[in-house]
Amino acid sequence: MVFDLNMIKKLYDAMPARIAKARKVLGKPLTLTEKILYAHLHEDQKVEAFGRGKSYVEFAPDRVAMQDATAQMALLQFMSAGRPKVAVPSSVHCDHLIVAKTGAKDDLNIANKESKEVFDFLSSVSNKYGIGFWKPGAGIIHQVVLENYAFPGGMMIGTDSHTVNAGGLGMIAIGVGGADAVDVMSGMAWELKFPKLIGVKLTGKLNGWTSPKDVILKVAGILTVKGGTGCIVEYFGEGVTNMSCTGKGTIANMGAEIGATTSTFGYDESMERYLKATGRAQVAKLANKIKKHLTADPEVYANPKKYFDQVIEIDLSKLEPHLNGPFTPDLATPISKLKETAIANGWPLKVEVGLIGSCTNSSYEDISRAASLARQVAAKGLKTKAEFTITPGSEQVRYTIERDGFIDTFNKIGAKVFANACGPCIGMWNRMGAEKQEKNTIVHSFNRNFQSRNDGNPNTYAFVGSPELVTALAIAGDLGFNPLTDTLVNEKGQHVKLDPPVGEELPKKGFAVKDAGFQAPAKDGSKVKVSVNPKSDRLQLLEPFKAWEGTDLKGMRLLIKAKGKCTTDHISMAGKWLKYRGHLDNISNNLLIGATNFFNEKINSVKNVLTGSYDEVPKVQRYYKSEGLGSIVVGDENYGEGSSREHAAMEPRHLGVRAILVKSFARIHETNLKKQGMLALTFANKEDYNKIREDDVIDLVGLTTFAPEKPLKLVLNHADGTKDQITVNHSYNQNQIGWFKAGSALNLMAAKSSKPVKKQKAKSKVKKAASAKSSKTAKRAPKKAVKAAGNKKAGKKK
Ligand code: MIC
Ligand code: SF4
Repeated sequence: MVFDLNMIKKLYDAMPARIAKARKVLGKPLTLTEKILYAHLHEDQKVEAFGRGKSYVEFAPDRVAMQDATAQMALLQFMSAGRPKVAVPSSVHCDHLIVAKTGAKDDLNIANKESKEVFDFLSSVSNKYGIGFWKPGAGIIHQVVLENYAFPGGMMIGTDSHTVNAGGLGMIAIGVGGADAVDVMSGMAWELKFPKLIGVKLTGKLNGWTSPKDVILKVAGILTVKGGTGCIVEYFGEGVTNMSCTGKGTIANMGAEIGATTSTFGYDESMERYLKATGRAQVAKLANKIKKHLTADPEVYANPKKYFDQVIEIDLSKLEPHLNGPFTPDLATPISKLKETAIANGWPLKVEVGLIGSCTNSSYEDISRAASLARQVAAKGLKTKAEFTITPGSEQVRYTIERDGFIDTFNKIGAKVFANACGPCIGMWNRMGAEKQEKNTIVHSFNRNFQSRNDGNPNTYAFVGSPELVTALAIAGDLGFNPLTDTLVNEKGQHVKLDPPVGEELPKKGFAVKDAGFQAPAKDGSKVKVSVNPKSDRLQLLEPFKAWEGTDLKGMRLLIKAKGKCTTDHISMAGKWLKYRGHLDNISNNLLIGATNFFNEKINSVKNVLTGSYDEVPKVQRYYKSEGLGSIVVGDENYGEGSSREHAAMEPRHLGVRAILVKSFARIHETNLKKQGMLALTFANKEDYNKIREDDVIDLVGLTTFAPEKPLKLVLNHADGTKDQITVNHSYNQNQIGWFKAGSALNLMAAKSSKPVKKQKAKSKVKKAASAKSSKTAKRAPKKAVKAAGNKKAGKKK
């Protein structure tokens, strides 16, 4: 089935003229990234030569995708906007809420029972507002998007950091928080700082054990987790055209791990083949007609240094398979050095579990290559030493690989096939014995490996590699095994070597699926009712955040000075907490519980300066809130790295934190903070991080003249009576300052359309910070179910 063909056609018809205009204004040949971005400027945005890394620019993306764990908050906000229908094609995917335990069928049944309320909510909101809904079991958002919605030259946003996966099909696809999605679904412009451009030239050809995953593992090693911040990475060169479309998806997907805004590839035959194989020959036909506009101008790739801000070159013929980790996705080790590095660092050598699949590595090609290794287990008289699991990315892939015998092959090596969902990748893994917190090693083909992420055990050393390497390491059960050079001893005591993996890019017999799990929305959704039970502990309607009080912020306390890595997994943990993604007050009980307190080096233990005792972070913050005191959070580099979850911004806002002050931010998190009316600040002098003391009383000065490019001042009143004054920077533009003043971007949107944010409670009150014991918020909701934002008035809106 082809979705939204007319939208694609309309864009393609307009693209050549828009690109020509941009080329004229810029007076130079264009990269692919510039072509797509300039072709998607919002109608109110003047076409000019934007400053890379400087200008804020307004765009009009073609579509929006949301996954269940973030869609709840996004759609709760959208309901407040009072629009009758989404303004651009949008979709919701149920993939994050399925716990992997015994296997696909049982796990899915359990999830359907346990999260019924949430799935029903998402399904009815989708139905009402014209959003395509993919049921639990249909697949992981990014794989389903690649198979159905992504198209070359398009621009989309999605409420998940790995939305960037669609770059594999030549899109500019960007991960955002739910508030950004609300803008686009409401038909408003979407703002982004015009990115810098990194060009990655791939020469040669992948061979043997090396796969597309190794390209991004290598790039992550070069650029580190923050090296791509504010940048779009454009891949080109013969190595790219030699690679499958899904392989490109893998590279684009894990580009989130270097902080890149997104990654993209020029349209080529691999994309044409993929479009055709996934039932979209019509899209391929349209794309072929404007082919030259769907890749960079030839001068750019001939002389990349002139057109990109940074150029990296990788020779695929020489690239080694890599394994990245533990605890961070940019710690890249080539397979030839793995054993010695592991020994030197004390990484446990025994591999307990190998996990393949996820949104980044579950293509037909990936699975067929991994299966070619699994087949060798029996053929060579081996026995698989580690546990082995597979999480297919979509029902279409699962159905097809089952038909083609791969599942059977994996079953023979004792594999467990989990539901087509995120599962172990996001901590939805009921791993036996994890609670014992033993030091152990797992290897997986996912993209992130932050501490505790997969199984909740902080002592699990998780390594990221290609599905092929993961399979080989699981067979060997040994992190020190190099399949390129080493042999294994089989059941008969013979030394055998694994042959390099082989696979097929696309299924020879074509893809097949019985029930893809899609639910189309009602044509007229106005009669569809959406209800939220006020007693629910899973869903809670939102109240608007309070507007800025118009003064400087005086007398704040320090909630935590976080030490070292503080990703969104540390700020708002996933795993069992995913359950509360639709209930702001309940999920706020995980605020910063993974962060390390600089002063005592402990996790989830901060000083309550009013009582003098140490307690859990959320408890201390609720205490400050109940005392009517604002607080600030201090952090290190790349604060908020990782996911797009805006809960990491909404929770501190909800609990009364006023500012987040760090050495540097990850892009999505910084925007999420701004959107939710929080102050996102950076140290003008990073050394000032050391001046912040545990007992400080903190004043933030300069807000009454808050202006773009104008730093603010922080006065640190130390307990010993001394003071420090430090300068803090911000990146707010005028519009974003408006969000802060209004209390949130959503409040401002409502104010601009001269209609208050739809209060979602029958009798909604904004409570005084001083008296708000927030845990009572949910209980104060009206007794009877509250109907969703109505449509009666919505017709007048636009
Ligand atoms: C992730 O990979 O961390 C997630 C879970 O998909 C997140 C989204 C979320 O937290 O819901 C992401 O990458 O944005
Ligand atoms: Fe799901 Fe993992 Fe992909 Fe995030 S990275 S969308 S949790 S599979």
